[in-house]
Parts: sequence; structure tokens; C-alpha cells
Amino acid sequence: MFSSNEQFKQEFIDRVERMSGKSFADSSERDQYQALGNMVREFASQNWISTNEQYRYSGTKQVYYLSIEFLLGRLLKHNLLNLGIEKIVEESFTELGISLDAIEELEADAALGNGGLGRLAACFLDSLASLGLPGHGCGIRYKHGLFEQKIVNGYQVELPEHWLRNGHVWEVRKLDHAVEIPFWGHIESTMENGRLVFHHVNAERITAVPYDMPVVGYKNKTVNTLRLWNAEPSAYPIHKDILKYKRETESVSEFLYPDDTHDEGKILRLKQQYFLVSASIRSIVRSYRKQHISLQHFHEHVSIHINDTHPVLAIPELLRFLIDEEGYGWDEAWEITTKTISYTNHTTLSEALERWPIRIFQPLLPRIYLIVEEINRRFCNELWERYPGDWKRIENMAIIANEEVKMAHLALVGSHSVNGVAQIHTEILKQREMPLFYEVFPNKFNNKTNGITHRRWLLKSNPQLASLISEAISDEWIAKPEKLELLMEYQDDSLFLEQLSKVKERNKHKLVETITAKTGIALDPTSIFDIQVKRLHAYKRQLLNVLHIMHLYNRIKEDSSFSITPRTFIFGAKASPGYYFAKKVIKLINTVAKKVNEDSEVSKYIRVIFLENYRVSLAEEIFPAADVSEQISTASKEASGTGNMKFMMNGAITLGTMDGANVEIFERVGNENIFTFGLSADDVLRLQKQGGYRAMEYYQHDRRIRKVLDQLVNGFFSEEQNEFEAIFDSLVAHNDQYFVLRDFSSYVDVQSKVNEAYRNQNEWWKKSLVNIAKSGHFSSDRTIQQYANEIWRIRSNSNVL
Ligand code: 26V
Repeated sequence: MFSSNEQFKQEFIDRVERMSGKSFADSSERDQYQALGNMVREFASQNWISTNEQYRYSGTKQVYYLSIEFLLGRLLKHNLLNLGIEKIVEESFTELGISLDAIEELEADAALGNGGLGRLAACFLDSLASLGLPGHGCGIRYKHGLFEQKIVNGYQVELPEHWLRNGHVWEVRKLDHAVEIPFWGHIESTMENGRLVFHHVNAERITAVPYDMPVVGYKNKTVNTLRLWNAEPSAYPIHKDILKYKRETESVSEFLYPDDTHDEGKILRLKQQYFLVSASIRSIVRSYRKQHISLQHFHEHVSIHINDTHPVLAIPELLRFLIDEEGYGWDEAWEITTKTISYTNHTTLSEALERWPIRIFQPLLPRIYLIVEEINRRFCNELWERYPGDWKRIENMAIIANEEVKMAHLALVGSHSVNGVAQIHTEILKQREMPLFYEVFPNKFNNKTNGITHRRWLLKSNPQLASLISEAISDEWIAKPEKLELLMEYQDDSLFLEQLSKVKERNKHKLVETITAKTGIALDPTSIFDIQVKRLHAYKRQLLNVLHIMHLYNRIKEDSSFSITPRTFIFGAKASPGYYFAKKVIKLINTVAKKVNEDSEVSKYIRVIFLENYRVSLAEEIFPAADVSEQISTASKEASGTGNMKFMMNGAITLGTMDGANVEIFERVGNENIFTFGLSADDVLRLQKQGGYRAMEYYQHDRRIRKVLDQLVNGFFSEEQNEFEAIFDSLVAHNDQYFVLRDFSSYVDVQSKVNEAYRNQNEWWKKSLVNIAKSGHFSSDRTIQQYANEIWRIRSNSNVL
């Protein structure tokens, strides 16, 4: 399309003028962003149309990835890169005196997710398209993405996020593909031609309008679709109070994870979940029907994947469709449904496993509830036959029990595949969390260790490292990330290691500029950049990190001969708005940061930064600048982690527990290229069974621990005396559920090993190189290829394109 810079510039200038109604000289950066975005989307549209036609005519099996979260971030540069036009655009912009970086900044992050689970969905979409696989995303077009975080006086303050304020250039509204979703009302049944037929009467309908976004594969002409549903009032409302109806309807796609501490919020969340699956299944069937008349072989042509349990109502919804709308009998409908649906579990934390009270579920989704009851009845009967008289077991496994619907049980029973997201996580699911289900369905369980797209997390966000790699081993690694292993040959090449260190230094300088511009705090780019960025949660143990920093502060103060390699501790984390403890930890980090940074004796050695509003676009600046990757969850609690992979791919060394995918990083890089510490998952699970460990003893007997814990409550900080009492209590009075004090000593030791290791620069950069070389395995291309071969059984059709 753009054969030369001249042609591109001409078209761009024309476009800016046509769209903005201004002369190019008068146009703003936003006008230019809008024009470029539109040009790129149109450019992608040609391949979008041909990809869709090709899928339709070849009849290739399609996979649909249903997810309540898609944490996409920005798309402009990503799309330019994947379309292979970033050079022409960059050069042309330079000639026109426009900074592409500045233009990119105008795009709001699409933050339709919280953390790992949502970012994984976004990485998967990129890998599906880049491998030429027919896979599409289905989600919700939230009006407000994840809140914007401000830090005011050390506290987190949440502001509503407005990513759609200036429109979103990548989406296309498809009103003609809108569908109606029924809620409330009641079910009547009649006999028709000897069959029981169900009618949903007096339902309140919500219109689901799809907004499609192109998902561009890396230089392969494949463009898949991400379909996000918007909730709008139906043209035929039955409501008397129209305004109320309009407000309630629109709220369905207004916020990600509405507060569910009360029933109103719970209803809204369940409404969102059914809205997503019902709209998606209707549209999947519609597109299937363009090639096939009967749904008898649906599962041979369609795979539906549910990302955690949020979209698990896809199971009863597909059954409902087959039975009520297509006239199938239960057994046949059940077979088609289970063969179509597969499920990923992303956490073993019991507080995160979804359960809905019947009093909420039944009135909101009366027909779906009847179907879930029937699934439960049949499943319990089967269990009864297999384990006659074993009531306890059946109660533990039932889908409906104690007045609640257990969504994970529904997912396990109604799908053909259940996977964990790292080896250790899958083993914990099989052996500890779901052993009863593993006994009944051993063949459903499988592992798919997570991955990240190396195109965004290395090629796009760390261009200098990407070039250095390509100069050494050619750019083959972009299509085949496992080729990064060729870098192992450079382990003893001191010139190469020197170049690697220079790239890191430049990336650190860049991050320092960003931080200093925002906070006014000067940082030393030659210090070790030790970074922990992730959602704030007790099990991720940001607290352990900050207690260690307090300990270092004490050491520096107590002992004038104590010296360490200068270190900059960087945190980024959002806490869930209602999560009191997590917010206290944010306040503590900021309080410690102030104390440390303002003390000239201490800040010679250590500095502490809390980066406000951690998000995908900021993450892209952070990972390339990291030396140490903090992955310090309580062993057994972090299902996989994916930040650990992003750090590794950018040459940071992991400092972590043997948890989640850290274990597989350890297996690949070897003991000398990772710093591990702390209890193992087996230790933690064993101790937990025994009621934990005695945290009080660690407080009493380890004077380092006693000193830092006392500082939380003795007025050491200028904050109010009881500011950190809850943290102190969580550790001592409530016996530290997360083994922070138990792992403290081991953490201090491993941190001092990091200190030593950094002194030998040659050895450090060798470790860094080995980490990059071994990171290819953690590309989501590998993960997706495994899902494609082993769960979805789909193939690439790229040869036809
Ligand atoms: C959700 C909640 C919600 C209620 C409060 C407690 C709580 C704790 C954890 C969660 C996690 C929800 C699922 C999730 O995001 N899991 C993450 O999925 C990533 C992708 O597979 C994985 O790398 C992370 O280890 C896992 O935590």
C-alpha cells in the first residue's frame, strides 16, 4: 500500500486535512494520531476481509477465547510493527518533523483487565494471529477500564478511567450483528409434538452490540478479530421506568469487576458474565451457520475456550441453545457442548473461586438455572453409581451445594479439558485442590505453562536489545523465539557482554528520565535496579520486600562500615479498591521510600520508588531497565506469573521462590543464573495443614525482625501511631498466613548474594545473557501452539493466504 515514503507522506497529509478540516500546518498531534490510526486500521482491513473469507471458504476449525478481561495496552506501534510498516512510518514522520513516540503517547491504554489473566489473553491473541491460527477473542467493551491510580500523601486514590473519551480508532461498531439477551422473567413449559418446550416469558432484554477490533499477525497477512460487546437498551423495552431501564442496561458494560460486597454488585457481575457468553455464542453460531446447516458436528468446527470461570455459563448457554432453539435431546446436546468447551484455571486461592448464591442466580437467569440443576442432578447420579453411599464426597463435588452454584465445578464437569498454567500449579490442582475431580476425570487435566508475546515484550519495547540480538544471531528468533538459545554461544564473548550491559544502561537512563520528570527524584542509573511490579496482594509479598528495605536502612544506620552496591528498589502495583491490607502496604512502601530517600546517609546506598499507575504502557519501559526481578510469592500461591517471563526476556535475573513458572525458569537457566530462597510449595502446604508456623517466635528471636516490626508501630515513622498496626497484627497477632517472617532470613541472605554477584560484572552479564537465551520457551507462541495441538485441535491455514 505504501510503496515509498513520499507516497505515505502525501496520503497522510491528505488524510489529516480531510479528517480535521485544518491545514496540515495547523493540525494538532491528536489530529495526526487520529489520521494515522485510521490509515493503519484501513490498511489492516484488506487482510481482515481476506482472512475472514479464507476462514469461511476453507471451513477451518475456529477457536473463540472467551475472557472477562483483555489487557491490551496500546495498539498503534504494535500494529505498525506487525503490519511491517513501522520503518516507513517512522522515517516519514522524521521527515515531516513529527515524533512517532509523542503520537503514540496520545493513545490511551485499553486496560480492560486487572493483571496476569487479562494480559495473558492479550498475549494469546497476538500469538494466535502471528501463528496464522484461526482464533478470536470475545470480551466486554467496558466504558471504564481499570481505575487510574494516584498516590496522594502515600495513599492510593482511584480515579475513573476514560479510555474512550477521544474515541478508539481500532474499533468498528457492527450494529447489524447486535443480539438480544434475556434476563429475569420466568419459564413456562408446554408439550409440543410430544416434546417439552420451554418459553422464557416477561424477560427484560438487553441489546449486545459488537465492536470489532482487528488482531494483526506478525507480517503474515492474518488478521483475526477481537469482538467486544457493548450493552445497550433494547428497542422493545418492557420496563415502565425507561430511564431506570436505560441506566441499568448500560451499567452492564460500564465497569470491570463491579464491587460485589453487596447483592446489587453480585447481580451486576453475574449479568456481565451471562451477557458475554450469551452474546458470544449467538454470534459464533451465526458465523458457523454461514457454512453448515446442522449443529451436529459443531464441535468439529468450533472450539470455545473459557478463561477462568467467569465465562463458564457458556456451558449451560450452549446446552440451552441446542435444546431449546435447535431441538436436540439432552444427551446429544451434552456431548456437543462438552466436546466444544475447554477451561483454564488461573488460581488455587479459595477466596478467588467463584460461587453464586442461588437466590441471585435463579431469578436473574431462570432457564440457565434449570439447566445447571439438571447438569448437577445427572452428575450427582453418576457419582452415586460410582461411589454408592459416599454422601460426603458427592456433597464436596456437587455443582450446587449449600445454596450456591460452584462455578469451578461446573467448568470441570462441562468441559473436555482443564488446564493449569504452570507445571507446579497443575500438579497442585491435581493432587491438592481438586483430587476428587482428578480421580473421576484424570484425562481432562493437563498443563499449559503460560507465555508472553516476545514481539511486544522484547521486539517492540526493547528495540536496542532486539537489534543487538539480531546482529548476533540473525532475526530468525522473531519467527522462532526458541532460536534465542543461539545466544548461548556468546557467553564468553566479553565484547558482546559489554554491549549487553550498555543496552541495559541506556534503558535504565530512559526510565530514570521518566521517573525524575514525574517525581523530581534523581536516581543513579549505575545502581542495581531491583523491581517488583504486579498487582498488590498479600500472597505476592510486597511486604517482605519492604521489610527487607527497612532492615537495610537499619544496617546502614547501625554500622558505619556496612557498605552495599547501590540499589534502587522500584515498586509498581495497584490494590483492589476494597482491599484494606493491600492499601496499607502501598502506604508503607511510600512511607519507607520517603524516609530512605530523604536521609542522605542512607540514600547514598539505597533509594525507593513507588511508580504511580502501573499499567501495560509503563511496564514496557520498566522491564527493559530491570537488573533484578522480584518474584517472591509464598510458594504454592502464584499459579504461574508472567511478569517473571518479561523480566527474564529482557535480561533481568530472577530473585524468587520456587513458585509458579519460577520453577521452570530455574530448570532452564540452572542454579547459577537465578537466585532462589524460601520455603518450597511442599513445605508451605505441609505447614498449612499443621496450622501454620509460629510467627511470634520469629518476632521474639530474630532481632532484625523485631526491630523492623517494632518500627511499624513505635512512632519511627512520622505517620500516625496506629497507621501500620494492621500490618503488624497480620504478621504477629494473626500468625502471618503468608510465611513472611519465616522466609525473611533466607530473603536477606539471598539479597546479599545478589549484592556480591553484581560486583563481578562479567559474570553478571553472563547470567543476564543466559536468561535471555533461555527465554524463548516462555514465548506465548509456544504456549498457543500447545493449546492448538493438544486442546483445540486447530491448524494454521497460512499456506492458503
Ligand atoms: C483474584 C482474586 C479476586 C478476589 C480477591 C483475591 C483474588 C486473588 C487472586 C485472583 C486471581 C484471579 C485469577 C488471576 O488473575 N490469576 C493469575 O493468572 C495469571 C495468568 O495465568 C497467572 O500468571 C497468575 O499467577 C495468576 O495469579
